[in-house]
Amino acid sequence: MSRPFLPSRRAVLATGAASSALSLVGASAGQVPAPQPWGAVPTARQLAWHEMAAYAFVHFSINTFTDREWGYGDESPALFSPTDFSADQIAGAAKAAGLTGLILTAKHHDGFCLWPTRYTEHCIRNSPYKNGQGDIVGEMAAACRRAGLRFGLYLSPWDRNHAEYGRPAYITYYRNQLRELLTGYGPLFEMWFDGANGGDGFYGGAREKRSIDAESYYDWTNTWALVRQYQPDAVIWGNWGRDAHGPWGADARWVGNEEGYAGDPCRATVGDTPYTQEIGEHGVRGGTHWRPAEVDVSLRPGWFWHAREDADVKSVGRLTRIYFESVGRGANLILNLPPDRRGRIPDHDAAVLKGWGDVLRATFGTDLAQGAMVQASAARGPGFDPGNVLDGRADSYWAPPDAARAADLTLEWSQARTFNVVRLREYLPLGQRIGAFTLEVWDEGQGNWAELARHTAIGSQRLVRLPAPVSTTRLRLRILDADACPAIREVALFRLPDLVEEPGIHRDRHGLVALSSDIPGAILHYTTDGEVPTLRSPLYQDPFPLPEGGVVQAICHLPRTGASSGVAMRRFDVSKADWRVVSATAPGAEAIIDEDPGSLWVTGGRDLPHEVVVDLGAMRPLKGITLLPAGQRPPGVGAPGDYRIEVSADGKTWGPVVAGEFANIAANTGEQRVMFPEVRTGRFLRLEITRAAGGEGQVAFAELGVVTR
Ligand code: FUL
Repeated sequence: MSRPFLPSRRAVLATGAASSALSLVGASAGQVPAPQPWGAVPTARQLAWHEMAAYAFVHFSINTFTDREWGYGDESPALFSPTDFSADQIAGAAKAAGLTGLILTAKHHDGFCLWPTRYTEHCIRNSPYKNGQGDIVGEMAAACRRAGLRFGLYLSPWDRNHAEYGRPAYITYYRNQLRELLTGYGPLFEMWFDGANGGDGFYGGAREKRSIDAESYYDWTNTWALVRQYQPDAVIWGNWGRDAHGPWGADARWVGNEEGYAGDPCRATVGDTPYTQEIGEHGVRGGTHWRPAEVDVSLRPGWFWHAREDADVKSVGRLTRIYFESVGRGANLILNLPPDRRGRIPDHDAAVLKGWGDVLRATFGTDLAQGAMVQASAARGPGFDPGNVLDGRADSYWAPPDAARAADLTLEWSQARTFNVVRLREYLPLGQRIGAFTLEVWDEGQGNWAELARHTAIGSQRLVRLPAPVSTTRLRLRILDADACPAIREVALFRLPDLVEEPGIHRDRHGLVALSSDIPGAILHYTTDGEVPTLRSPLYQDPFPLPEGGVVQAICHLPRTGASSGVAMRRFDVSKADWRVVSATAPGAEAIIDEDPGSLWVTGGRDLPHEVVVDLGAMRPLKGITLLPAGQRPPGVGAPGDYRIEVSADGKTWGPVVAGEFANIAANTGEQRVMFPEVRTGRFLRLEITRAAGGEGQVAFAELGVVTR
């Protein structure tokens, strides 16, 4: 990297508070004191973690073979039988995506252990894989080392297999397992302590519901002491645990959704208040604890591999959006790559990951800001020069004098630079200080500065993605508001290749399908006959009817650049045009048949069960139902946890009950699907919610659907 131009005193444009700074420059060369840290600051292990930005999650276990998201705990270890497991292929796919590490589910909620633990027989020793001699944790750790990826582990606190779960003996067991993992597999960069706790399970054959008070039961202070003892560099991820100051014992927090975005802003600090989704997504400005957010999202709808999701792999465009809305807002991204029953990342998934990695490498490989002359409205003095923002170093930064709460930094080139991404970083050891900023470019024609973007937080990094490339010889960063004098580590410019994201596909209650794109000038082509859409497929102009359902596939094309998106696909069942709510235990149930994911039925009161009966308008051969959770639930309101479903021809005599749980519904807003053991023909559907997931009994959800196709 070429050494940037470092401004002399001549290049420092003094304004306001800067004049006092000017007297410092030169007068005390080499002796200018550094700014004092402000507010909560990261530990060394958190700082190292911020640098990792994006890494892989790997959900691979019994569920891969049972087609479930949450196992009950009674599954035979014999089910775990990958036919062609390759830890190197999995690590290679993560590496190709540009990810920096990998976290493996050593044990998920069903209790099956992927390593030959000494503490239970419910483990890989009793699986056909390598005749019981296998150790997936060991193989993955070694493959990550070979690929240059850091390694981490997920050990589910909730264990639906263990007989002692809910009693003190299980805590001893859990800590024994944790110790095995912390001491047996080399350095770990992160330990993931999942918060999910559904209640019922196999529990050694008891098959009952066990409720615990998660905070006191797991005794996190002492459980996590093991992590600190054996892996002092490992970041502890979790939403629970206390330290001396309050309810935030872990090092990193959940972002509060599993959709792949952080809030804007997403601050690294939180206060002494209990966790809420709002705090997860946004953090708290000037909070007392450094608990940065981690955005967990899967490449596919589920966390585990399911054949039925083979067509729902996120595209390069979507992954790029996720990157900008997570890493680009100062959070870390953990992207789940579910291996299939071979024990490999499916070929299509691996190709998408490679394509995405190529985009990131092409974008972030070349910093177009290099070579700029950098000037500041106020300089602190030697060691804190404006030019430090270009030196690519994590330990140098530009800072104005202590008194400055606003300051400008101008980058100037002799030849115009063309970019569509700006990356800014604060120098985190001094805390998160910036409250608001703008980016401006010099408009030669008008002879003034033109605003390009305006945002709040910067933090670990802020990626500003511009709607179109901009060419300029001068860029100005204006810090408008800061809690202490700014400390800016980096200003970098990049050119993201043209990426066209897939169109949105939505069908309304009346069965009319609408396609959409927010890309100016884009045109859309689609098919409904199962053919892959091309530029020769019908051009989308107006919503079209699809009342009986079918498959809609669509692409987005940008004539200006010649680029096309990947294919968006949605399968629709019969429309809800003739549906009506017959009865419900609370008003407003029409919201679950209006095809508007934003409108919710919020059940009244805490008293379970909640019930709704829907008339489908005609006899239908029902294979199952779908349920769309609420994107965001009102405070204190849960999601439907357990269900009972019945079908009737006349609304009076009801068929056999299908009962079960919606797995992982409290955290994940993806569509849930319940398949009946056999087709049930009927016109009326009764859904009873017998347990709430989260909240205090009241539940909310967005849509109820049927599967007839
Ligand atoms: C959730 C779990 O319940 C899911 O199964 C998955 O492991 C996800 C990462 O965390 O809480």
